Amino acid sequence: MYISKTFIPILKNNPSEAKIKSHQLMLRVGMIKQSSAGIYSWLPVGFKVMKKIEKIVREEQNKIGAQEILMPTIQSSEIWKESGRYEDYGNEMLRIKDRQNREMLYGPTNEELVTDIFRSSIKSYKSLPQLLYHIQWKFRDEVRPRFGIMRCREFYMKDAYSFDVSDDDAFYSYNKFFLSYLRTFKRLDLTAIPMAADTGPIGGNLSHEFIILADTGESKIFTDKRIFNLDSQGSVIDRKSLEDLRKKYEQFYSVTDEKFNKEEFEKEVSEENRLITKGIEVGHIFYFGDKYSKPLNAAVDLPGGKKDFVKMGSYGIGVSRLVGAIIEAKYNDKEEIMKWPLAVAPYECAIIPMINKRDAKLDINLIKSEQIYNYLIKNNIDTIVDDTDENLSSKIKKFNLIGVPYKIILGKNSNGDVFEFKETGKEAQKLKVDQIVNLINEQKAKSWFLH
Ligand code: 5CA
Repeated sequence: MYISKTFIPILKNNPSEAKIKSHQLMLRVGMIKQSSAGIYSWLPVGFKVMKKIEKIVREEQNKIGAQEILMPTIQSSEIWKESGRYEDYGNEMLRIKDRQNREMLYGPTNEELVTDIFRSSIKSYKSLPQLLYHIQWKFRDEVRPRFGIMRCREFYMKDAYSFDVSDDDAFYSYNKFFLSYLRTFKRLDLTAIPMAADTGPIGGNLSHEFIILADTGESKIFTDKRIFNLDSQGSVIDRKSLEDLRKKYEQFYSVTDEKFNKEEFEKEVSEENRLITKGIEVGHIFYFGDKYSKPLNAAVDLPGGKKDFVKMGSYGIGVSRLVGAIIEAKYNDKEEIMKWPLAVAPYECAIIPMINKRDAKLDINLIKSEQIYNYLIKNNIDTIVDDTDENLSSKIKKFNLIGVPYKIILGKNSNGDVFEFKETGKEAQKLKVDQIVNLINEQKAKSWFLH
């Protein structure tokens, strides 16, 4: 891709309406454009990042045996009346009437719809467990949409639902998602900590929020610092292994403010290990037994001949919110340098030639750039060439802002077939093109095998 052909509407300065760095950067680089309060269009750079995040989320869902479906955004009010949530959900739900005057709504979540799909086909314990997920837009008419796509009204969510025959089996499903979430966030180069949380309008009594630390986060958290030393390394999809994983995390006090109890905190956590700070909720998992299956009559035959309502859980990841969350974690706004994790970078490598303004078309650096570009693309490296005639330092600044992690700079430090190669935050090196390809592809493989 040549930058002169792209739609990357970069602003000279930070937009004054944005209060937090992710919102500033996303507007500055032209990743999103607000279309009305809390509703955004995703422009090429933002969309590319979101799609790369989505791919990782999907791969990690598939790895635990969850199956992808796609449910509509518009739902009928009927099923919500069956569960009793049509009234309970209040003003956050966007209610619509169709031409027959039927009450419809734009889905804020999908517990009812997926239960309806389940009950129409699954009748026996023999077909369980079922883990279904989709990645779809949601609408919540938030009282105060703010911080750009972090708390907006229309957002992109992965939501999964589990159906089991018993509580024990349902906890096994819950724990599969627990592991899958730790793996997903690790691949996104984020440290997301599971914290005991409130269940709000989804319901149930077992729930964890996955939170990454950020001063600008909206969740207040109380935690034992030692939880940050843990990871999911070595865990496998097996009841015991997953139970142990959850226990390993749950041994440390770690809650959001709705669950906070000062006495417990001070009793369980020694002073030097206490951490009270803020974070961004990037995922949330719930276990709620038969809260929806009972009113919607989703029951299966049990081995002995009796029937029982299935035990359900639901599991959300804020796919669009993650774009902002990664910026909050990785953007150095003082130096205006962003470095996307390689796995989700809008481009993995930028080729930045110094171009002679008078005869740009025949410029040797531009010709070399094209050759390098073709070679990188052939080797599956997502690359962009800056073919404008701006000076080298403003081109470099531009790619620092966009957050492309690797740059090949064709200026005075590149000679013949040896090029100046720079990874953001590291010293520049002089390398041949095949060395560059190997280096980038090795890093990509590493981020794949992180867990
Ligand atoms: N049905 C359950 C799980 S599938 C559910 O809806 N959970 S949730 O309400 O916690 O949302 C899941 C995730 O979506 C949250 O962890 C958060 O990352 C994201 N999210 C929720 N509300 C918003 C919003 N207004 N803007 C952006 N992302 C949001």
